[in-house]
Order: sequence, then C-alpha cells, then structure tokens
Amino acid sequence: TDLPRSPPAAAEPRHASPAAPRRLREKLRTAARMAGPPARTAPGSRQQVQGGESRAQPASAAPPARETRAPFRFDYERFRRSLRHPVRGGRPGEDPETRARRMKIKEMMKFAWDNYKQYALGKNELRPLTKNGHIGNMFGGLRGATVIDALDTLYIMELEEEFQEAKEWVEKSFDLNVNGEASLFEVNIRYIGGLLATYYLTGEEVFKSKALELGEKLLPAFNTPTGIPRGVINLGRQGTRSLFSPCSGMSWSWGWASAGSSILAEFGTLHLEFLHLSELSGNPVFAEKASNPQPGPLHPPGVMNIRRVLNRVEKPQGLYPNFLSPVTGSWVQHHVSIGGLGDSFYEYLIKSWLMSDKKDSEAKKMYDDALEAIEKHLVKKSAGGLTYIAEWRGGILDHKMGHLACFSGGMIALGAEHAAEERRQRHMELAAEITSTCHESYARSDTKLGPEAFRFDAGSEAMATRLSERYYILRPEVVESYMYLWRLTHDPKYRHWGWEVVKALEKHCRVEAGFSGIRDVYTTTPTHDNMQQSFFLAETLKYLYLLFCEDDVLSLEDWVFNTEAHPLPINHTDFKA
Ligand code: DMJ
Repeated sequence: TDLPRSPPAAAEPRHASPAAPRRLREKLRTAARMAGPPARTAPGSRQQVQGGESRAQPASAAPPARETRAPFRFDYERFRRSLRHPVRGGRPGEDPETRARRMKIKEMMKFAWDNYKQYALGKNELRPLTKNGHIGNMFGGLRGATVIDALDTLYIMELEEEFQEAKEWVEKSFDLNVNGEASLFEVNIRYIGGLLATYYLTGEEVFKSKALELGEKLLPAFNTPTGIPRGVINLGRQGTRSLFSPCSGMSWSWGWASAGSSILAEFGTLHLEFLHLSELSGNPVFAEKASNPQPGPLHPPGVMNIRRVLNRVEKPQGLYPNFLSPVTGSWVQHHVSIGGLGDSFYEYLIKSWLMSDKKDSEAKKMYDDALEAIEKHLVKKSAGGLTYIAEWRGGILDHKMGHLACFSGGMIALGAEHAAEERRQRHMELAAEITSTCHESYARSDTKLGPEAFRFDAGSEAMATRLSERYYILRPEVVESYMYLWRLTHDPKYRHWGWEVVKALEKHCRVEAGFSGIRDVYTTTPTHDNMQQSFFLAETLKYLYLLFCEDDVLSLEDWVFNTEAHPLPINHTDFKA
C-alpha cells in the first residue's frame, strides 16, 4: 500500500502498550532464546494495562525456543547449500543486446546511488534538484532508508564498491536508538525486509542483528485487544518511558484512518518478514507464541494471529474491506481495493504459501477465496476491451485503477503458475490482460510513463481524468508485473515494454543529480517533484535489471520478493544437509 506522508499528528494516543518492567521483558526474551527454565510470573497474575483497551490476560512464560542449552544459532552455511540456483551473475553465451540493456540499468543504479551518497547520505531520500536530503515522517527517527533499500540491489548488480559504502554506513552510522513515530508497515517492508534480504544474500551478521533488534521494537504494536497491530509505533523502547520520552513503545492508529482502524495492507504485510525474524532468532515471538495459548499484554500474539481474526470476521461477498478495528476485530467501513490500502495483503497470502514450500495451505485458501471474489465482483472489461480491476465502495463500483494496483498482474501470474490446469490458464490470461492494461496506461501518455491512477468512465480508457492523478513518482508496480510475466511466459513483449520504461525514465526523470518523479505524465516537458524515492532503488531498478537477467538470478524457485522487492528465501523443506 502507499499511505499519505502526513504525520500522524491528528492521531491521539488511543492505545498505550503496557509498560512491562524492563527486567521481566529481558527475562522473557532470554527464556525464549535459550533453553533453561523459562521465566515465570505467578500463576494467574495479571499485568496492569495502560490505556484501558487491552484485555488483561494471565501472564505465562515464553517457551524455550529449542531443546538445547546452547544459544540458538541460525545455520547460514546450511541455508546457502539449500538454494537451488546461484543468486547472481551473468551467464556465458547470452545475447549481447540483453547484456547491454542490463548494464544500462546497472549504470542507472550507480547514478542514483552516487548522487544519494554525495548529497543525502544518512538522510532518508535524495532531493535531486535541490541536491539535499529528505527525512520525512514515516520512519520514526530512523535514517538511511535509501541505504537499506538499496543494499540488496547493489549486491545483486555486483556494484561491489557501492555495496561496501552502504554496508559501512550500516555498521558505523545506522542508529536504532531512536524515539519517534514510525509507520509499522514502512519500517517493516523497507528496513526489516532490506536487512533480512541482505543478510540472506551475504551472511554478514550485522544485517541480521540490526533486523532482529529493530523487529523487537515493532512488537508493542501488536498489543491490542485483538492482536491486530496498529499502524503507528513509537520506536523508543517499551518500558523506558520518561518525561523526555513519554511515548516509548506506544502505538496509535493513523489519524486519517476511519474510527481508529488498522489498514488491511498494513497489518496484512508483515507475515513474510516476521516469520524470518523468528527463523533467524529462534524466538517464536514474531510468528506467534506457539505454546502460549492465551496471548495477553505481555504476550502479544505474533503475525499468525492476524489470520485467525480475519477468518472469524464475515467478508461482504467474500471481499476484504480495507479498514478493520483492532479493538473489536470488525470492519470499520466497506472500501475494497486491490490497489492502495489493500494491495500487499493479497500479495503476502500467496507469497506466504510459496515461502513455506507450499505447506501453508491456510494462506493458499485465503488467497484463492479472495481472488475468486475479486474475479467475480471487481474484474471488468472496458468498452475498448481492456481488462481492469475496479474498486468497491459498499457495493458500488469505482471504475478506477491505481498505479499501485498494477502489481496484481505479477501476483496473479505467480499464483497461476502453481494452480490446477483450468485455473492456471484462466489466471495466466487475467494476469497478462491486466499487465497489458497497465502498459496501456503508460503507452497512452506523452512521456510513456503511467499516471498515479487511471479510469474507465466518462469515455476514458486507461488514462487519468483528474489533474491530481497525473503524476508519476518512480513507482515499480508496472515493471514488477513485466518481470514476473517475462519469467513465467518468456514472451519478448515484456522485455520490450520494460525497455520503453528505461528510455522514458532516462528522458523525463533523470536530472543532474539523480532521478526525480514528475508531476504530469501527459506533457513532454514535465516538471519534477524533486524526490528520488527509496523504492526506486529497491524495486523499480531491481525489477528492470532482473527483467534482463537469466531466470536463475534470484530464481523464483528459491526466493519470494517482499512488497519492497527484497528477496526472502523459500524454506526448502525437502532439503537434506
Ligand atoms: C513501495 O513502498 C511498496 O511497493 C509498497 O507495497 C507500495 N508502495 C511503494 C511503491 O510504489
């Protein structure tokens, strides 16, 4: 999803996480990491909850993670041996044009990185016109969003020197000791996702330890009556509140979200990363407290619980609305979208199943059912024959697709690949048609870049009809779908379309000191928005590069990409060491 970059200023602290005594929390953590007698509180004791919303539950101890007294250690070498393909590198005998195109994209990445490094290193994003840095308000005092987002792309592209520069910044300057309001979703997909992916690719401990430390800071967001996390979290350590940091570890709903609700694409886009946090730490707390059947204030349930809540609540026509109350577990209003606010929830269902080596049948069923409802109620064909996915507002269709919704071509193709024959064909066709519609939204503009949203009403076909929807901010979703469709069909048109995007980016978005978004795709002399988004380095350039790589570079048999294009490994359950 993609959310307004306004501060959660209007949000009152509706929910306060419990102030767990620091010593007890540390004991619980140690107990979960090490075998040995788990820390226990008195049977039936109740923890005091601030804020009045959370149910007080009997506190029980966190279970030991392993049946051994040795501290848990993830076996990285074994993991590397489990991969079926090399992770990067060109292959001998490839077509020179493909190689040249890939090298061009690598040069774009170097240009984007070098300018960020020169003018904005340590800030979150580069402002390429004014040649300075942007901090923004999504990351709660964390810095270096572009560094973390770029790490795995630099590594994959074999930009060794630049990768070392980024790594050195993480080692020396990436400070997690911050105290500010962050988007749980954004910190998870960009920072946790970027750090995890880089650890898996390189085996460098610094990335793992930073990911785990940051992951723990996100846990208090789950402290709600239902265990559905809130969208905004103060990254100060829970239990360290003082006059100077009164909100440490507290969580809020976004001020703009209906009635204190949590957003489907936010709480639904944690699963992949949180399962890996548990895998790498040996601590079940991120996934769920497996042997703690009654989660409570000191034992907020992990991400697995989110599905339980979703499976309990009734879905209108089988569809998932975008706003859910973390207090009651019911929908707050009926807006359904496969674009912003809904998008990556669906993506994470199918990818959870793939990441589990197709063992997580619950996720697969939720995905299949959701897609069936979407096909039935939201997929439409325009008068001109273009297939699109409309939005749904309490039963009324809004005939609009956001740029964000264009990821769905790739997602549906990925799911189709693993479906039974009849479904496979139907879904592959649907994926190709949606991707083609998204390509039309680019092809029908003067810049050959697509608008933020396009409509199919009042005679319009795949074009923005409102001034406020004509901008392009270097988003990846369309090239993301090209990459999946290319890998799954090898139809050369996807590489052709990807190359058109490269040319358009060079022509309209490349400026003296980096790449910038543009304010209007329907003019050949667009003005720039002065922002090089971190996802341009994490996603747009990575997907373009992969489009011109052999299929075994970050093979889809070994990796799933999180929603920020950070590759996380599939758990090959049949691998014998
Ligand atoms: C990225 O941060 C992620 O792809 C997210 O899922 C949606 N928005 C941006 C890119 O457009």
